[in-house]
Amino acid sequence: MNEKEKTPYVVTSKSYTAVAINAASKAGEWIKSRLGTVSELGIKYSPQDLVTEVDKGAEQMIRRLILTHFPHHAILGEEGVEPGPEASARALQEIQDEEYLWIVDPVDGTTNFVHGFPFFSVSIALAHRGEVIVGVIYDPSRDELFVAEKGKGAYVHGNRMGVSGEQELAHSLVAVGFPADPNYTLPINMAAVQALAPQVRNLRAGGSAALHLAYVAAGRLSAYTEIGLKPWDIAAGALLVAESGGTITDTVGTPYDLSVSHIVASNGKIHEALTGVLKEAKATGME
Ligand code: 2AM
Ligand code: CA
Repeated sequence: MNEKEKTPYVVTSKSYTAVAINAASKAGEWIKSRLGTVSELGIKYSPQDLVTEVDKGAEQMIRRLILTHFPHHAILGEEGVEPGPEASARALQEIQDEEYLWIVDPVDGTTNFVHGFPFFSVSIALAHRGEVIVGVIYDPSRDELFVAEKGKGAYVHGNRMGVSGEQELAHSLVAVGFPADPNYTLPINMAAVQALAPQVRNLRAGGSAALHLAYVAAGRLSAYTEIGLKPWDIAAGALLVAESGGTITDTVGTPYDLSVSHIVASNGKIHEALTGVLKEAKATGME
């Protein structure tokens, strides 16, 4: 066999972003076509933590597409990691030093997907030595594609996004989440809700971390906070928020990196007020 025959064929002249968009939109269309067909429901870490054959199928589809173009890149996908916090911390540790790491959530908002509530998305990020450089989130229910490249801004269907202008919590629409761990995270999230509700214009809990972040980037939400998330829930959305002029930190105000799981994302103007409320309510998850 000569050298040429041994080397696998690699499709060239495709940018990372184009590959992420292609994978997210293909997987998204497929997921949408499977709505209402879930026959077997798997329970991962708790009865609130669901997985379906659609999550697994979409992740497989995305992995194949990425590896077709970049066979030597590493991939951290939700369905490739054992359930539970220790396994995902370990997985992240193991691959954080990779030169190129794709971070994939094939269905963010699986509970919504299972119930036919049209608020779920495909989230794909690419990190270079631990820093997110591409973020793509696709919402197949509305055919909305959110794209960000490090240093180049964030766009929804080609239109530049920008965060909202609210200067005060009292004028802000703020999203929260109720993640799958009823023992540790739920009481803390409830404390956050109790403290925030009287201070903001209103609260929302849509059930997809990635879409909440995309909505902060698009100026549709003033802020979003949730604790107990995983890298694949946040990575793409974090870049969208940052490239739209927003702020994303952990719940005590430390800048976002891939290891952050308790997040506050906002238009920047209400960031300190929001982290202040969480601190006072002992709802940062870091007490
Ligand atoms: P998922 O649908 O991809 O699992 C809702 O509060 C948000 O929390 C969703 O983005 C959901 O993502 C995420 N989520 C659900 N279960 C989780 C878990 N066990 N750990 C971390 N995040 C989770
Ligand atoms: Ca998921």
